[in-house]
Amino acid sequence: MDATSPKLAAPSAETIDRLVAVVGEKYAVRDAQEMENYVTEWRDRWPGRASLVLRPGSTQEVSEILKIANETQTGVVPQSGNTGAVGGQVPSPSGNEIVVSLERMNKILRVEALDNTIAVEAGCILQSVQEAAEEVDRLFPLRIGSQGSCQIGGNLGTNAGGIATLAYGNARDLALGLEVVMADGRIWNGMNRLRKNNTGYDLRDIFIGSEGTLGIITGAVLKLYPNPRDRAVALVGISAPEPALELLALAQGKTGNGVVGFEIFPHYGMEIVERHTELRNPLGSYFPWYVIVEIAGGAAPGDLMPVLTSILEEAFEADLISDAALASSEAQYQMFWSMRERMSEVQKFEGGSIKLDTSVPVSQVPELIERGLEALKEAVPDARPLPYGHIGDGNIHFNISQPEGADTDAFMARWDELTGIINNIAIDMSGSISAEHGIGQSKTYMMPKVKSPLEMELLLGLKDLFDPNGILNPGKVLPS
Ligand code: FAD
Ligand code: 2HG
Ligand code: ZN
Repeated sequence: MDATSPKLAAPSAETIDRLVAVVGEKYAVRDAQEMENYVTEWRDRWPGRASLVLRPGSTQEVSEILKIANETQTGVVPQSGNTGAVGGQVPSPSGNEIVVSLERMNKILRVEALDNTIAVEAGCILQSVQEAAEEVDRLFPLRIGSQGSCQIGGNLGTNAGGIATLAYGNARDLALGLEVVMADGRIWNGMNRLRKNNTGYDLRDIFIGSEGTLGIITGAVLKLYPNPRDRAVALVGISAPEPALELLALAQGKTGNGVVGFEIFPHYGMEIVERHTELRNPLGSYFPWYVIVEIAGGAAPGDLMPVLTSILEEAFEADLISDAALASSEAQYQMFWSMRERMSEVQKFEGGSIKLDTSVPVSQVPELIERGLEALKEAVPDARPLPYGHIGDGNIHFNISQPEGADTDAFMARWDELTGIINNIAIDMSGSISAEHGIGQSKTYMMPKVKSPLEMELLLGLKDLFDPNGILNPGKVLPS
């Protein structure tokens, strides 16, 4: 189900001129064809239209834009790297909204190594933040497949997860402070650098994960971590998700908090990575499932290879794993992780792909996978399920590729039915239908199902308080 038609009208020609004047003609896009990259997303699933795209260069300009939009009741879609997975960053097909892209606001403001903080503008690309941290021998630990193009504003807007959440938490856990422009243009300076600050309700946490519906994040103070002195990674062949969890417990037991990444994918994932990329299975043969495990820490390079080797030997002796390859060079390290990080991309080449973002308590992932596979077999016997991802966080992308040779449109038309099958199993297991991607426009209709009437009342009340005219990302997150 897609975004409901927004109630707000398109801006008049006069309003458009006023808005353009804020950023200057050079940073405004009026032409529909030139807007293409801002109104469509990477899966071509929610094609939208916009009256205008603006690319402000400062918080003050964002503030001026929102003042005008609020006064004229113009819908505004905040956009960062446009890699979001639930259509939150693209406008509705009505063409009534404007898109505000933060891409020009990409400055690293201040790196404080002793404080372990970095202050950035919201349009900074995630990878640039990682690199700026690296320059002072620190780690910014948010790691996701889209890190070369997603931006901090979008990461905070969605409360992004990724492959190091197991050790470092979601984007929310990595933010100390924010600067946010409110719907009426007022600027909240909450660029807090303190580790401890319990002065009343936490506004920062309300904006994080609000997907552009409560305010536009223009700056952030983020946490840095000491850079681990060593890391070791292995690709492991395994028979099923249960022993994978036993391997996780074993590795955590042997390293304290040293497991930073623990990801799973089934054989079908390996098959399509090999089919559509230059990457090759480094193991001697093929297995029903694969795990990538990374441990980090130690006092010097080389410390962790023997630790991971002994974990894997013990796992092998206990019959938990079938085979393992340890990365012995930086190139191999990158190659193992590429297999996992390119999983999203390669699904596209297999035809229609239905996406899920379920989570259950970690110990119940095997049950989720078993029940999901059984139910799908009944619904679409030839479909190719790809339950993969962040097993260490209990977060499985239970994606489903169309049957080979099937009609893509007919398969994709079953999106709500098939996601419903998996989501209902997750709900039955007290899980979540959106572990890390958010609600956007794709899951808005599910909100009354997964939130109690009290929760809905409080959420709608918050929206009304922060954005009384409903101009911020209309039709996203909450049903209108
Ligand atoms: P956008 O897509 O531009 O926006 C996302 C949402 O945030 C929208 O609702 C938008 O309105 C809002 N928003 C954007 N900027 C602001 C702002 N400045 N202030 C307020 N709201 C704003 N996600 C994960 O969580 N974990 C993963 O492992 C992961 N892997 C991915 C791998 C690939 C290959 C791809 C393509 C995507 C992946 N994603 C993943 C999804 C996506 O990258 C994340 O959701 C990311 O955080 C979105 O950032 P963005 O800059 O692209 O934001
Ligand atoms: C990932 O972990 C993304 O690879 C999933 O969050 C995106 O479902 C997808 O393709
Ligand atoms: Zn993910």
